[in-house]
Amino acid sequence: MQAFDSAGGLSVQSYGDFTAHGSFARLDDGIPREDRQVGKRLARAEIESFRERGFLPGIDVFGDAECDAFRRRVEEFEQTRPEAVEWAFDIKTNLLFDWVYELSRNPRLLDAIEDLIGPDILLTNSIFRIKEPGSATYYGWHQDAARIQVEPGFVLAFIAISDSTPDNGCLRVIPGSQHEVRPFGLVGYADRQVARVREVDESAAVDMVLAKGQVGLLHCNTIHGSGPNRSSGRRIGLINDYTPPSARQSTGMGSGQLVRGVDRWGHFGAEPVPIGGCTGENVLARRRILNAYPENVLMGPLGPDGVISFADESSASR
Ligand SMILES: O=C(O)CCC(=O)C(=O)O
Repeated sequence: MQAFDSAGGLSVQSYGDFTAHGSFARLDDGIPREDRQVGKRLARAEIESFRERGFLPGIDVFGDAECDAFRRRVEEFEQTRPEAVEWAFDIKTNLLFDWVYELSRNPRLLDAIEDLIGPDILLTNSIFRIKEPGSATYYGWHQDAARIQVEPGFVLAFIAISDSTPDNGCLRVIPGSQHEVRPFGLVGYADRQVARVREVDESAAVDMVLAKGQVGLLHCNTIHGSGPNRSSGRRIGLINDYTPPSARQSTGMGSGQLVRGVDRWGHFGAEPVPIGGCTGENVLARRRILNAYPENVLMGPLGPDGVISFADESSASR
């Protein structure tokens, strides 16, 4: 009894007076109709706010102990394999670490994602975003699906492993900016080019403040960016892209791990599940995937020379 529409370029479940399970919601229990939970995890008001504003801050998902255990894994890898951090924590880190994959398919998180994109879910990217204390690192205003558009859109989840605040460079978003891809320029970043929106009304920006363990959700076309870390603590975030398998890219074919439901469409290549942390086999699997499906929203369309470029163990382009 669930219907889907694609207002704002995003498929969102439309329940009418039905609950997620297809039964009638009781309308006489005193809860304001708009606040009633209608999804598996999100309330009607939250789903509608996401459709209108293109983001949803502060979903409680992970407990302190889960964040601390995850952070220990991160810091252990940083200490034991410092030379590998730059590429291993970059594009599709979910193909390298089983603990990233496991965190990313947490049912509490997927329930919220399902409320926004439907029951079939591909994890199409996972990337660490860590800002060191006092780091000047900032991200200019951008839309993630600017260079390769994706329809229906995917949802980005910023998972706050530490608190994410204005002081340490939390995400900033432009509400309602998800309805169109804005003119952009390209800037060099790591081993690739990224799109930056040419003109943004910064006075409209909202800070996405998240407590440790919370998740902020963004539509793939919501303009966002972030400032430097002026605090004395690390800002540790993991950004995941969750894509409905029915989606199509405007250029090329992407790939993903099916983390919930079924893929009846075959629009994305199937990715393997990693065993262990950054093993030789996992590195090889990621290399094979990025070579087979090099056109994804992070790497962008291939240039006229057709060269596929990403860093891994040998830090060479392949
Ligand atoms: O981590 C951040 O503050 C922003 C990162 C981001 O927007 C990106 O990597 O596309």
